[in-house]
Amino acid sequence: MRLLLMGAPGSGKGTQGALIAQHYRIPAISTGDIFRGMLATQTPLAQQVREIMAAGGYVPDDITNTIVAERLAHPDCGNGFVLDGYPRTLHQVGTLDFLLAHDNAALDAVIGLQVDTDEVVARLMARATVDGRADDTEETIALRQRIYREQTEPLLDTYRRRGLLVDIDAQGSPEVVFERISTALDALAAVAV
Ligand code: B4P
Repeated sequence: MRLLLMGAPGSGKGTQGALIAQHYRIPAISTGDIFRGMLATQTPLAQQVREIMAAGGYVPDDITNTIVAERLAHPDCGNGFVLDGYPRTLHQVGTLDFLLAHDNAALDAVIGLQVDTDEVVARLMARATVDGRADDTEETIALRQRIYREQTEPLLDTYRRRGLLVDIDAQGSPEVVFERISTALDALAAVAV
């Protein structure tokens, strides 16, 4: 199963990605996690990514696309994957289309996590007190929400037009949200058989 997880910052992509990966036995690939992993190194690229993420911006498409292409070529993606937080721009959509076509593969579904802005801001402020992430300050959270609305939210319509979008109410406990996702995915799989 090849899945995308889309939604505003704080909508629970990372949380649900982990649950989907465990349930469907596919790797969860989070570009945010990959970038955070890079921050431990002291390369010029890591420094560039650190500054962009701390400011709440998007890492440039060429860097992001290269990293995703390398990750998707890994053998553990042979049976599918759930991509969390990618694509976030139209250019990234084009690259993912190219990568999938090259492998003669297609997406099964795009899960759109729907949460009120007040709720996602509250979640990120709560995470700030627990994890202390550099991009979870009030000012940066507001900027990330704005960039999401301007650059990423319109992509949901792209996938809706392709008949791939599955809208999920992402308010409620992580378990309740996952139950909604798995019910929707299992229904899709049943239709496909
Ligand atoms: P991400 O790592 O994707 O971070 P996010 O959008 O903030 O979080 P997510 O939606 O995964 O929320 P989570 O489950 O953690 O991106 C970070 C940065 O990386 C970006 O700003 C950007 O700079 C860069 N980046 C990543 N991908 C990129 C790309 N493709 N192109 C360019 N740049 C890119 O949940 C948030 C909090 O809510 C957690 O504390 C969680 O415990 C809590 N929570 C989750 N579900 C809940 C629920 N149902 N109820 C209550 N709380 C819940």
